[in-house]
Amino acid sequence: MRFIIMNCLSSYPLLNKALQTKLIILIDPDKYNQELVKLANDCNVYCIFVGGSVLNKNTLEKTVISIKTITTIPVIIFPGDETQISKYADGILILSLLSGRNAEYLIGKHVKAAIKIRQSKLKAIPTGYILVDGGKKSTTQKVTKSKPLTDKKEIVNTAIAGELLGKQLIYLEAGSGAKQTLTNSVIKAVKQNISIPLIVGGGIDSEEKVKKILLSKPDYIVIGNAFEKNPNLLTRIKPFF
Ligand code: 1GP
Repeated sequence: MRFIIMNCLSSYPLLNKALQTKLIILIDPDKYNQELVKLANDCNVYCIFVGGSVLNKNTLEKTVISIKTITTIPVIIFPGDETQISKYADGILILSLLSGRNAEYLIGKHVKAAIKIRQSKLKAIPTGYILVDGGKKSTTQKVTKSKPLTDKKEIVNTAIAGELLGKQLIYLEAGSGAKQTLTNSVIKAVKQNISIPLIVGGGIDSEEKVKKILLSKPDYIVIGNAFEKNPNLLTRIKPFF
């Protein structure tokens, strides 16, 4: 029985430390492009995140349904707020903004979303979300009214605290469209100090940046903005995954 349970978990996207870094693409429903999903089918994409800090068109569910008609790649909601829930996805990140001290993003939104998530039967993935300074004020920073971290020791301690709190993932976020990605020194330090999987995202927008980040071996990297501007980047970085 125990073996069966462990086996189920190990086959679930994101709940394992990956032997080799896996690629996740992030789709903002306001900027949804079907062509990117068609390309993803042939580019070793591990899973697709759907969500955004601020959505204007209310098309999250429509986007999830559309993606599911094009691909079997798992779709995980990366919610910007408590309204971004769809039973048609495969799972949802339950994000706690551990870098901030705004209670709304540590527990408030979660209480508002709880019953809907439970009823949706979505697989919930408790995630320690750590915003790190990416060289410009990020939308996440503005929306959550929280400050990003800058100090390596504090980032590492925050990630450890996340694991101790029972998070199943740590997501190091430089912010969408960040000027500077996470540094390899920070990624390595966090990796060495946690035993749960590590996701890194924000500002990864070129082959060179992908190559550089891969040297620090995070379990997963997330790319959003760059694919919105240039879906063909996906084909170019395919050989790395
Ligand atoms: C943002 O980490 C993700 O939440 C991805 O960032 O859009 O800059 O790739 P980019």
